Amino acid sequence: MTKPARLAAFLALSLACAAAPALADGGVSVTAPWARAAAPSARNGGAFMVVTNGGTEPDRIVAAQTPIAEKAELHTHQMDNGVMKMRPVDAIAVAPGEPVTLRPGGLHVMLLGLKQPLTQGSRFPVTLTFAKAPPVTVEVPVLGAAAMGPEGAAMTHEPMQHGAMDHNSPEHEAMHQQHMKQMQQQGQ
Ligand SMILES: [Cu+2]
Repeated sequence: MTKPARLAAFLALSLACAAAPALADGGVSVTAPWARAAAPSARNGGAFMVVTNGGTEPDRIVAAQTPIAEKAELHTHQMDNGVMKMRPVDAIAVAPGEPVTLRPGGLHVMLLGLKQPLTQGSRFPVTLTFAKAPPVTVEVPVLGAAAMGPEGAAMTHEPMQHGAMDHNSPEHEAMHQQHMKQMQQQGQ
């Protein structure tokens, strides 16, 4: 190889290497989306999913959108005088390597003013907008009215997700104890 050719090859390789981490850095993924079926008269609904930041920089979900509702908001649940209430939040932080689970009773995408009913077996798109990463659109399947989450979804310590687990296993019992201890510690 001539000297300029070698230099060109080196430069091409450098550029390729430099591009790879940039792509990985925008690596926000949205998995296990689902919603619960609701009566045709229901005005509002929720969409749930797991958001994972595969990059190295903290990111935030700043907005949600769907064509099936007049408005989509980011909501959380909070205790207010002993009553669990929903409250809009400006953003949901997604730290690298710490998947955030949107679920009933916790953080969720609130669908306000449904334009079509959430019928079991149907699907609808939801687009999440991030502070840094490009927007992600997922197809959200509508599960049964009593669904606790999609089949095979990642297990969490949240009581709402226990429906899919073996409650009699010693592992589950240990996890439950651990979880209760954490809750008590957090409550102090
Ligand atoms: Cu809500």
